[in-house]
Amino acid sequence: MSGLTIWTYDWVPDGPRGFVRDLRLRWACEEAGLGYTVRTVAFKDRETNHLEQQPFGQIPFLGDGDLEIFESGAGLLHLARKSDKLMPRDPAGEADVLQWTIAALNSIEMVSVPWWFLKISGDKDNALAGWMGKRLDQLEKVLGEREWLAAGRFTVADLLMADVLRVPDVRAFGNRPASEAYVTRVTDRPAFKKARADQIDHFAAADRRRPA
Ligand SMILES: N[C@@H](CCC(=O)N[C@@H](CS)C(=O)NCC(=O)O)C(=O)O
Repeated sequence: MSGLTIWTYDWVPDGPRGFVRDLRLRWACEEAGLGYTVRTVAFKDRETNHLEQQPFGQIPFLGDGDLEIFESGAGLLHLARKSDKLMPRDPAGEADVLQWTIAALNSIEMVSVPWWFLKISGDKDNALAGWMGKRLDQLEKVLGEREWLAAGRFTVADLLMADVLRVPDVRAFGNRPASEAYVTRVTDRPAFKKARADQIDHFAAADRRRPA
């Protein structure tokens, strides 16, 4: 079998639509002009029904011919190898993109996701607020000095960082104009808009198939 397959859930509730992480892979494919098909695993019983593909029962995972890759970051880096639109080919540019891609996951999302979980669970004294604010302030300084994170142009590092930052609760946590402008700039890209619209349509179609 050949070709790219992006795996997501067959359905999710309204809340996460537009933010489910298959969007990262859709977006990267759209940026790179790579064709793909979307396939699904059932949201119901997700903890156990696809552990062979994703050991944590999550989505997304990416199929590429006989390869299967879980973790959205790993999928993005796999796609970036296929297109210099996502990552330059010179060693310095590639290293720059790699470090910022990992930073999005391991320095920003590493705190933003647990911070957000505490926030939505109603914790009034969110113990991660200080750490979260510090990281976002550090990033604000970087984004005040450059348009793109790495290699002087849009890359997969921006795709991932903007996807981490665009979560509404994260946006609302303090006033950081350079980060705000950055998220707007990156998510203004037609590839993002298409990926997002396609994901919304995918779950809306699933609503229509569900028994009333
Ligand atoms: N580190 C994983 C996180 C994946 C993740 O959190 N996926 C969510 C959807 S966006 C999920 O499957 N949630 C269901 C669950 O954890 O049970 C990645 O980036 O791929």
